[in-house]
Amino acid sequence: MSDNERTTSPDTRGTGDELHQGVSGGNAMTTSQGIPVTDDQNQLRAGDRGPSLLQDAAFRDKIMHFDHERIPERVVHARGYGAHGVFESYDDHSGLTAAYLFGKKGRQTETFVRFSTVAGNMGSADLARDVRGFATKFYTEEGNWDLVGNNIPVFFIQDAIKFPDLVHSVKEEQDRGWPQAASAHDTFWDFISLMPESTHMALWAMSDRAIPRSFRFMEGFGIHTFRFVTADGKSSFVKFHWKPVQGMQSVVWNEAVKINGADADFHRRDLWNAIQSGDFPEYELGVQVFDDAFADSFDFDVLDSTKIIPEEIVPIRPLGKMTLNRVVDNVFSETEQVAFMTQNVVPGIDFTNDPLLQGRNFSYLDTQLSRLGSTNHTQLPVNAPKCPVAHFQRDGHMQFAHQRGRANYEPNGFSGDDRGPRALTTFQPDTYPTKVEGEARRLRAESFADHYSQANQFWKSQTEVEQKHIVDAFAFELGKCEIPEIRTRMLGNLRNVDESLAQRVADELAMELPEASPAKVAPRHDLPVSDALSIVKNGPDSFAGRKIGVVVSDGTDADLLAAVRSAAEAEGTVVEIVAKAVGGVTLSNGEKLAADHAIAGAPSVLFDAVALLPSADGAAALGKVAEARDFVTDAVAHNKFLALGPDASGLIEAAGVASKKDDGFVDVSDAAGAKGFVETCRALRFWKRELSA
Ligand code: HDD
Repeated sequence: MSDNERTTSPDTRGTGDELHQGVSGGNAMTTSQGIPVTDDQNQLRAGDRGPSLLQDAAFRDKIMHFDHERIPERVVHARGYGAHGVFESYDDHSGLTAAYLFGKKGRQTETFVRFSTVAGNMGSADLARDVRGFATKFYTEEGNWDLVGNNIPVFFIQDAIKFPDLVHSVKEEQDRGWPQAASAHDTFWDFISLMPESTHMALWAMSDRAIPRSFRFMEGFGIHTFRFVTADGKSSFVKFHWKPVQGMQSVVWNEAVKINGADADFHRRDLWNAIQSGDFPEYELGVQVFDDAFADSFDFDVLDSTKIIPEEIVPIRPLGKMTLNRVVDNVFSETEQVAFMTQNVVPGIDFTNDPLLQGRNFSYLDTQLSRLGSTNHTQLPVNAPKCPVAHFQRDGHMQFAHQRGRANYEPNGFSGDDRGPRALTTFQPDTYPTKVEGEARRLRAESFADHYSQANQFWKSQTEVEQKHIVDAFAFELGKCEIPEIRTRMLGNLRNVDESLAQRVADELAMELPEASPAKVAPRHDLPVSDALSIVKNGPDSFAGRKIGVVVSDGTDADLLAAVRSAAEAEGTVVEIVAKAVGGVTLSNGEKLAADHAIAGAPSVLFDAVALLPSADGAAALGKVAEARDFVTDAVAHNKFLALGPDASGLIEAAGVASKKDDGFVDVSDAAGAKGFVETCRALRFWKRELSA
């Protein structure tokens, strides 16, 4: 039979039952109209080699749908990854808020979370130096609450009217189309250097916060000051915080660059793997609660999103915990179509006059129309509330609801099903009745004018190695700016933050320090250190959820490998086997062991720590492989802990690091050694190595 001939004939089509199961049931393929497809390989043609026929509806149905598969990607946060979860309230918090989800100990609410980078396009790499989005939809009994936050508690700008400028500056430059997913270019730093209010966030963005090891290991923040309102109308101000139960962790920049090459999907794969293996990521949600008196007495304006309230001043009160426990069925249907909107708040949660928040409340609703194409995007399964929905909104593209009854307006005089819904006029709390007065003017309040003091506080609160990373990051990013004036201007701003920071960046750029930029309010350098601002000071006390890459060869000691595995398992650490070839090796006891990775495809940047357990012959052989040598030198350069089996010396000598052995190299020869190594890894990195280099 030639390719052009039919491969099915009416008498081989299958039973009527099979055909009538349709797209949702059995395997019988149909068109989008449910009509059986009898041949999905060949168009309908006139003759063996003749033209295609217009009457081939199955072909047109398929191609037409394909032609329209793409929708506009998000203008920011285009690259994201989502998961389902559940939020559980720790207590009855009704003394704080009437929000139903917080009203009872143990009350559970379904959630959907989407993590994202900001600047890159949908197909960009995960380890860009960038802010991470942390957006959560709570499907509460009283409608959807969207907490659309980031992993950094402050923002670049104070007023939403500057958002398009900020985003234009960071995205690829319009006259050349690059760089992709990178802030290291002229237009971004041109804008930032001319916007002193961005300086505080620039410090955060140049810190390791912007290169998280995983979505599982980063904090989240609602950023703005919101209001909580109780059922009897009492209100307090709140700032929302997510704390990862897994602890915080970041990678180093040189590692991030290499991860992007080795596995551009590193973050999404990490989240997917963790959930699929039952290691469900957990995040505690808490609030800083404060009142008008505190707001009035605080050194900064609580409506200014470029400022934090240090946790040491207003501690975080835990409200509950979210567990991410289910990956999506379909990335487009859920992660792409999910529509987060800051204006989605439920009774008991309300806005403040933060001009960034007020502007966002327009933008998110508006953008969904161009992304999703219809005002009915609220009916998509991932967006639809899980509580009853009743209103008189009608029709529109893609209307799925069968809105029954006679009246589609109110007031109406009908009754029963014909009457439709009525507003719950007695429902409390409604919008919090804040008093509003003042002249309509375009202005920035004087209380928003201090742009540098908290940047200094952030800088001071970092450990030595974290400060070094900030200096390196500024030098790297400004070094990518081709226009010298931009670098100079930025150095002038940094002088207002801290002289030593500015000097060190200038030294790395081999530039002279310019005059400090004029500052509207003299920068204060007397704010106290806030330990909560450092990642390293807040590391986890376990190596759970992390990954050890174990290098093996033919002849690897089977008992030692088993000891490393069991020590890791006891800690909740994942072990992946790396060998010269993916087919694996034969261990000392003759057992065959398949590898998870060939070493050429799994550089050490993919692991949190490494164990080198080759046999002596294996070490010599691996020492001749460039990727194996890089595996070792990178692990050392990235301050990782290395377990050295008794026969690993050939490999570390070949890699040229034998003379650099420090306390981060741990000799391991038995079960006690393996346990000790895993415990050592709880420190995550051996930072001393970098500082003494
Ligand atoms: Fe935004 C998306 C977070 C300011 C306008 N933003 C978006 C997402 C996150 C944030 C996490 C992705 C949501 C998702 O995964 O679908 N944005 C923030 C934070 C901000 C902020 C924490 C400051 C505190 N954003 C901000 C301003 C504006 C916008 C000031 C406009 C005036 N943001 C948008 C948007 C996006 C968006 C254009 C793009 C896609 C979307 O909304 O759904 O409307």
